[in-house]
Amino acid sequence: MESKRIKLTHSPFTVLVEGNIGSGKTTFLNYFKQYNNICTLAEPIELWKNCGGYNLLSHLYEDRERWGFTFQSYVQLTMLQQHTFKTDCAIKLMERSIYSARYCFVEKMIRDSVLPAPSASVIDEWFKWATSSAMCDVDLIIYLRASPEVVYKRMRERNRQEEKTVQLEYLHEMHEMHENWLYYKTMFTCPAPVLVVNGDLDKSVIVEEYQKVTPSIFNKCL
Ligand code: DCP
Repeated sequence: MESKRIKLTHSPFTVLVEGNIGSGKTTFLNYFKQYNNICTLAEPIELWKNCGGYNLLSHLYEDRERWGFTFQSYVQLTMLQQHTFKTDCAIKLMERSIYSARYCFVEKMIRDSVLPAPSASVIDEWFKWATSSAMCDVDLIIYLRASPEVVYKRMRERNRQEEKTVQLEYLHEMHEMHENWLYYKTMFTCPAPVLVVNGDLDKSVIVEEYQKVTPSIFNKCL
């Protein structure tokens, strides 16, 4: 018999903010910082850029085959730290998750034969262990759905040193991974209901779009 997982009453209403590279996740999180009952957890990219003094993100894009496993192992650890981060706030808003790491990025590496099967299997064992208990439970996913051309332009403009070699084609492929997982739902399972936000909109007008999902973020936890 399948056992029902009981949500701990003191655990926060957990919302994941997902979307392609450059889709506006950080901007979304920053908007919600104005509410004092929301704990916002930005993606630990600074840790990925400095793990014991090593820039793993930079290594990744220099040589995906050599560093893919190293990078994704560390991402998985840092995401687990975010999922288990304790807060007294009623709502926890997380940028990305252990789920998008596995279902989008690791999956892409497997499909591209960047990650050998034994390495993928180690990541999977950790993933299964972490997600089989309540520690990675999620209540809602916000999907910032943006077109690859738009996110490519933003990525170029922000000019992150490590991402200099990232091509439009890769963003198209990563878009498909997110679409299949969160929009068409043909790939893997969604750990929570998904709300779609138009991530193509410019910063100047996107607040209206954020306001459409604000009640869902607040109402469901009250
Ligand atoms: N990345 C990766 N594997 C992961 C998570 C991220 O390879 N499991 C890479 C992709 C990007 C960088 O890390 O090069 C950061 O990507 P994100 O999409 O997570 O963050 P952004 O800063 O692009 O988000 P946004 O612009 O939406 O705020």
